[in-house]
Amino acid sequence: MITADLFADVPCPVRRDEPLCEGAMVLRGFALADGLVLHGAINAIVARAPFRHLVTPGGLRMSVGMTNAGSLGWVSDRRGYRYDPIDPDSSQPWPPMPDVFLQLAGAAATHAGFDGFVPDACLINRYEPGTRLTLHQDRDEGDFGQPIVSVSLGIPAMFLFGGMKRSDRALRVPLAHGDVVVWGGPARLRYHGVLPLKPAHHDAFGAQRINLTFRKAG
Ligand code: MD3
Ligand code: FE
Repeated sequence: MITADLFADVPCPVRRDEPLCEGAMVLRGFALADGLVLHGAINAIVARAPFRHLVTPGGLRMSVGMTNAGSLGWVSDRRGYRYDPIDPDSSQPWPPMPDVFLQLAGAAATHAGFDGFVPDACLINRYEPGTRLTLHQDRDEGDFGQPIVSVSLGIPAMFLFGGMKRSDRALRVPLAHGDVVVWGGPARLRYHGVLPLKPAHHDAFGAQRINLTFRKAG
């Protein structure tokens, strides 16, 4: 076979692994082949549970639009942050986790060395140009031994990967459509955030970035 010979031992230029630090690995292009199926699944979820701007316990409106899929959804209001089985806007359970979400998150976790990852929560974040996420830790889950898998879709973003203290210097990691990041082990409680998005356009997602964050919350 001609192609097999030509491409033997040549690393794939779109799908490659980039270790960030112990426990954190960027899987460039890992979700590229699923882009259209993910797009359809996200649209079906958003039709039942539209994006909304949550309010922080301090009363600030978050610029990121959020919704959830799975048996638990992350919510924030004046009472605090928590995982809730019920969408407070509809008083219904969150839409179920689509199969393509579960398969992708499990495969990415396995690829990064975390076998048997079965998320029960998928937070769907929507960023438009100018939207940002300030430095924070993810501390609302039950078991910090479980990794977090994040999938970037649509326009690019500059991710900030900090240390164990808010004041620690943050590494800037560009994330593009199809990139998946697995955060576990000692990276699990590192501060992180997203710089304000620059205006851009993506053929399938338009002028937005969608980030899927998979967690074992319960
Ligand atoms: C690093 N979302 O929803 S995902 C969040 O792009 C959140 O929407 C960002 O941070 C986004 O909480 C980043 C990547 C991520 C998620 C969890 C982490 C990075 C992490 C936990 C520890 C360290
Ligand atoms: Fe986070």
